[in-house]
Amino acid sequence: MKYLFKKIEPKWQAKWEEAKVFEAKDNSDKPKFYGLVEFPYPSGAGMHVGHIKAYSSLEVISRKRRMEGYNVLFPIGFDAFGLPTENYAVKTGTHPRIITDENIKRFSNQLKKVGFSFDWNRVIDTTDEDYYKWTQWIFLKMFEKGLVFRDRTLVNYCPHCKVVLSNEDSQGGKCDICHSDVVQKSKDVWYLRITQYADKLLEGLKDVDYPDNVKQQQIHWIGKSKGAFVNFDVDGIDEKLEIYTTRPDTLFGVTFMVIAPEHPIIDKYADKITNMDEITAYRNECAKKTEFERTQLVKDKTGVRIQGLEGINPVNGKKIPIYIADYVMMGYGTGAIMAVPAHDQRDYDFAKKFGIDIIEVIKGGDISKEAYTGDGEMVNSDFLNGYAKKKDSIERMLEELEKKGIGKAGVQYKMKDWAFNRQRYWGEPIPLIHCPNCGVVAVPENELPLRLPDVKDFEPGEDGQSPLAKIDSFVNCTCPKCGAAAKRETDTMPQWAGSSWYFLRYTDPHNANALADMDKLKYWMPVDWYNGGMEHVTRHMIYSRFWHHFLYDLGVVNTPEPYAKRSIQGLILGPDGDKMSKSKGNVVDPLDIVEEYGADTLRTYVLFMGDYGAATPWSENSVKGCKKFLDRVAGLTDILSEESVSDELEMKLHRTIKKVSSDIENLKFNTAIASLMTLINEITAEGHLSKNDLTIFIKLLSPFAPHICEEIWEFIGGEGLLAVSEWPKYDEGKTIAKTVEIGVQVNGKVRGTIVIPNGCEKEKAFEIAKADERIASFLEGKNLIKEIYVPNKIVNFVAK
Ligand code: ANZ
Ligand code: ZN
Repeated sequence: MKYLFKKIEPKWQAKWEEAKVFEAKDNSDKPKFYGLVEFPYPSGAGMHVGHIKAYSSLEVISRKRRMEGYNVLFPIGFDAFGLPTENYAVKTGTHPRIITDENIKRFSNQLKKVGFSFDWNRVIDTTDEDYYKWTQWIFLKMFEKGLVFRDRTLVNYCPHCKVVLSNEDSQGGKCDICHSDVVQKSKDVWYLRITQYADKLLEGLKDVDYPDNVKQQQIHWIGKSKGAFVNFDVDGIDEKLEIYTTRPDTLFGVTFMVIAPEHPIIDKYADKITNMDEITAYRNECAKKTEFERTQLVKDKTGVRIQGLEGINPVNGKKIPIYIADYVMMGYGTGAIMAVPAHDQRDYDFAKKFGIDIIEVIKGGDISKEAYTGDGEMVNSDFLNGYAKKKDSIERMLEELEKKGIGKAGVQYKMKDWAFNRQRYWGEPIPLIHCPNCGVVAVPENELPLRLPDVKDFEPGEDGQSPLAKIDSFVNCTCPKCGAAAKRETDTMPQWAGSSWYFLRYTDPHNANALADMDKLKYWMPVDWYNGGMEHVTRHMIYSRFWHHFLYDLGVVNTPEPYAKRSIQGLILGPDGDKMSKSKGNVVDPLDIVEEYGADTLRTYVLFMGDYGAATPWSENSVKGCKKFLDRVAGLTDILSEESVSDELEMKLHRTIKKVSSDIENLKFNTAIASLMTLINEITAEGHLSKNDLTIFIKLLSPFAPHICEEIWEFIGGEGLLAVSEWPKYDEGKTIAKTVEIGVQVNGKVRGTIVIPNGCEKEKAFEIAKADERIASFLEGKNLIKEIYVPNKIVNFVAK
């Protein structure tokens, strides 16, 4: 037959839908498999071939699981709140609801045309009020449990998008959305206390199957540091300056202290400080820098000595100067450090520039050149002298500090609390009320969802206020506690809110009484396998793991960890090797490929193009190659015969079942497809195959190219749909060759080859070798001294 994709693809898509074969059953005796892909943001640009690749891994695995007898949940939805839609609404005056609905329609159409086996009855849209009701509900539970707090702080602010950004969304000092420079601004911020879950997020990594680099990135992001808090007296004032250090063992090497420019002690004792003008000028300079700039390891350190205050080293009573410098951050530890220039490079650079003493306390380096950060014998350190191991000296010092009441062991995290509000329209309204009498009060649960009001003007105010602040009917309300006139919070939740729990909703998407029914959660959770991009490993994955741990503590879900296994796809690059982007004009529209070469071709190509985890450039030629392969697959029906393939080919067929089955599990889709390509070459060369042989072939190919395989299945009279037929099993015995060809050496030189039964005894191998005419001629007239046989590899005769 011919691969008439335009005819067969819509036909099978309709049959699958009609037979409901991709609908997950909540009550089933079969084992369950929950495969999850990162749901798309329905942007105006439509779907990208990168989405197709991202969804194809679990598409193939889900199709294989159904054929293996699993009850499969493979859902899709839309993460639809967010700035791009809102910016487009501002530009065009169209309501974001209308834009979102259109984009979702377009995305759904694209996904259906590619033939993905999603369960379309469970589609989620995070902007749907039946959905965001539960996003708000989870937020209120966090509020109830003290995990929501408000603080006026310096925040990363994007002047272009007019939004506050989390550190995660402003890495490198650039806005993650528009890439403009981020500035520091003082604002009221709602935080989620994610740091309270830092240890659980670290511990949980022990129980999940994530790639090593994914775990490492999360560990690094959480950034747990073990150290000590130590109190330094400040000469002349009745207050201690507390520092955080990971190296209490170096206390005798402290020659100065540094505090962050924002440290409150400065204002508190401004009257004692004699150079406030200089300090104020320096603080103003620092306010212009982003945290990123401040933490760069630049040698050129800046700072100002605080005149009028001096610190006292608690272990030896020595007076030491105190500086303010921008390399110390207010947001980490205590915002103050003890500086040990001999053993910390930043302190070293600072000391060199400001002419401060450098005292060596650990031997092993050359401190005339740079700080020594390695291990070594302790010197100049009183009771620590002679200690050789960092671990021991730290332990000994901590003992001393605790005994004298000067300090104690403690931990710190790099991860900060999650800034959880945006001054924009298209997001979940934060369900809180500001009451003049009661303070901040939760919107009562039975009033959820707190709906987004209909507005005409989506532009944020110039003062950085949310557009909601302009809607009096939304803002003005009564306090649920005391009935006084009160005002609603007008900020909305960040883009990451809706995606922090969406995988739970798929298990029970239409539930009006709970985010999901516990029995359904117990049946489906955890997600067995979650595939997505590296860019979501530290934000989305950490946020959603945090929410899930919280819900577990609340008793609302049944497992602490949401995802049992995680895998990562590589990017698809343009043919030019650059990242595909609209501005470069190198984006490939999946529907163009479906139109010209067929959905099966597109599906096969995105998995054949390279290692699944690697970034690979798009190649139209290889697309054509995949199309040709499928043409040949269709052509197999033309060489059907009563006769099966040869023994040799039957062995290869069984080896291919084995290889494709295990390659799919290991995300080695390209080699799985390559082995099917090799097999078809050999079958074509032999010129015939039986119905049974063809059945095996199309079953193996069907997760990749399901439409053409269904068509062939129907053609050869297969029963029911191939999508729910049985995955082929291989016969281990048949994967083993009956005979093998091996070399025969005489006195170390290869003199010929022989064919022996696979795994035969050595006597048999020698017998066959000696019977070979050519070998016999080399042995003739000589004495056989030694016979060597390496099974299935080689025979070696030594003769004189
Ligand atoms: C003395 C010392 C001696 C330090 C030494 C290091 C080496 P991690 O591992 O990242 O937790 N530090 C503490 N608070 C800081 C802040 N707010 N801003 C900038 N630096 C700060 O790093 C902890 C170390 O970073 C601390 O240990 C402190 O310097 C510095 F040989 O104290 B250390
Ligand atoms: Zn009140």
